[in-house]
Amino acid sequence: MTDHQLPGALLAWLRGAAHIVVLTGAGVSQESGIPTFRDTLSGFWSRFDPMQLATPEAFDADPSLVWGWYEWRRSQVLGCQPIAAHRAIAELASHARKLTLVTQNVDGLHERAGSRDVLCLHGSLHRPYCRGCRSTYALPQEAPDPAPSGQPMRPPACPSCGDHIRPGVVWFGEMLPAETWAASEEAADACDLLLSIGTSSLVYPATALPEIAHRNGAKVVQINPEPTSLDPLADLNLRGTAARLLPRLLRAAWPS
Ligand code: BV8
Ligand code: ZN
Repeated sequence: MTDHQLPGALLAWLRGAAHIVVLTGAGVSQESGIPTFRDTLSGFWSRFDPMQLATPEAFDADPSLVWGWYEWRRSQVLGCQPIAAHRAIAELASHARKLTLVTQNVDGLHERAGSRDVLCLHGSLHRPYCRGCRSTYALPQEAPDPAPSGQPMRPPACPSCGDHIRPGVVWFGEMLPAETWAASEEAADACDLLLSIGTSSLVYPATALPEIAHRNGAKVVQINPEPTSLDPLADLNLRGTAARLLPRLLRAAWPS
């Protein structure tokens, strides 16, 4: 399905849904200028595999390398703005009878676009905490100024126990925040429409949410310029970018 035809059925599902779940991945922030998780890393980081860096083992082995990567990413994010995709999802919440936004992203752009009660499955770049005593740590507001291409940076020491402050994200091999995951599962099990937007559908347990929605009889719609493993399960695959498709979808479903 190309993005210039928006099927009438989809508009009816949007308007008629009692509960919509929106699941987003890095693709919705791509047009904000934030490289997606699996985009080839650039600059100093081009020699690393994000899958290897985004683990507790990598941080324990070289805290400065991993902290430097996250501070570089945070400085990129702080220099970007939420775009049409984030704003359209925030606006969708005002039309839908009930909407649950679940994101795999750690950039905080949904919140900056006005979405509230965002379920952040993989944590946030903006909420670091101590590796030892888990006390939260307030980062300085201004963006760190790692070299544009990035560099290792020593993580701050915890004021309470002196251990390393670590990024507030969920790494591979770590459990997701239990309440956030339970709320996401519950929403997928109760919704009648799930929109999966801008995710490669590779990471568990997030990628199980569309399956849970499908099993409960909900319609599953995917928005992604590329095919993913979700294609066969989705009731509809819209081939296009989030920033182009979402505003069109809203205008078509709720012409002002
Ligand atoms: C866990 C935070 C229990 C860090 C991230 C074998 C089989 C099954 C599972 C596993 C397995 N081995 C290990 C596991 C579990 C593992 C997992 O799923 N591994 C996968 C890769 C095989 N999962 C875990 O470890 C999770 N925890 O399972 O706990 C447990 C406990 C102990 C031991 C075992 C299990 C924790 C997973 C959380 C990892 N943390 N992020 C950070 O960000 O640095 S995940 C990371 O990937 C990002 O958060 C990212 O959001 C997420 C998913 O990626 P996407 O968002 O989809 O981004 P990606 O780049 O992949 O794709 C972008 C998509 O957008 C593409 O499809 C592209 O076409 C599209 N796109 C591009 N432009 C646009 C667009 N779409 C729309 N518009 C555009 N303009
Ligand atoms: Zn501490």
